[in-house]
Amino acid sequence: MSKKALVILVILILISIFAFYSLNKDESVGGLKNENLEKSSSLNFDFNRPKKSAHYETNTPAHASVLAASPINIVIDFNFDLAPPSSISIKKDGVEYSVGETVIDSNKLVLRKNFDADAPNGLYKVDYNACWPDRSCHQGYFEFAIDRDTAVPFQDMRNKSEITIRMSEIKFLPKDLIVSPNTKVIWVNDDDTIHYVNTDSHPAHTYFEKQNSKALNKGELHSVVFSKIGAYPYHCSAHTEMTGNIIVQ
Ligand SMILES: [Cu+2]
Repeated sequence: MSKKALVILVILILISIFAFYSLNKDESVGGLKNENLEKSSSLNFDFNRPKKSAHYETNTPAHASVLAASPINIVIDFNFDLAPPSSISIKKDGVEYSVGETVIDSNKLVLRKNFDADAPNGLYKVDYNACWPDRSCHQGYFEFAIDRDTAVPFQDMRNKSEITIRMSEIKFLPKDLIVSPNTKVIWVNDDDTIHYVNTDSHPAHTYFEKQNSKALNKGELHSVVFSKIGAYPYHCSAHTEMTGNIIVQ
């Protein structure tokens, strides 16, 4: 074999190796997409990419999350002092479903707006305008969906005035439940490790701040009365896999 033929052969082998790896890469991206669709819900929501404004940190409901009931409010967390005229708008098919005025929490790091408990199933776009003390503003958006069919596997515990959730083997038990308005929910830590009850998101914990507990040692408990109708996603700050959902209905 001539030297020239050998060089061409090596180049061909390199091209085929490169082609093989790029094809496999495409497949894995496709696989990931399908997994996400399965996870979302029977309605198959097609979420767009979010746009994050300057100083944005987190939001609840999370982008691309599917809730089994209306959120009680939308909260967006920032790492810089907010100022008027910051605002939130939440629309589906051109109709506004946020309620009342946009509120800036007293720590100036949270934009908050109430939401319609009777909002229909579907995909919602949250547009926000975050403004700073120097009067400059930045826009951003994210999306979430409501699909009440996803509440079917939830444990229905309505018409009880008091309910206990065990924190056991790094799980909330029951994990997903439906309670009536004005139910007292009590969490008890059965594990040797410390657990927390924290409203989403992490680490801001701003969605429903009353729900946040101190560090709970074994045997300690935390209780909250839920009055407002809607969805309450929460988690334990010490264990990322430890999540739960309460629907007040
Ligand atoms: Cu925990």
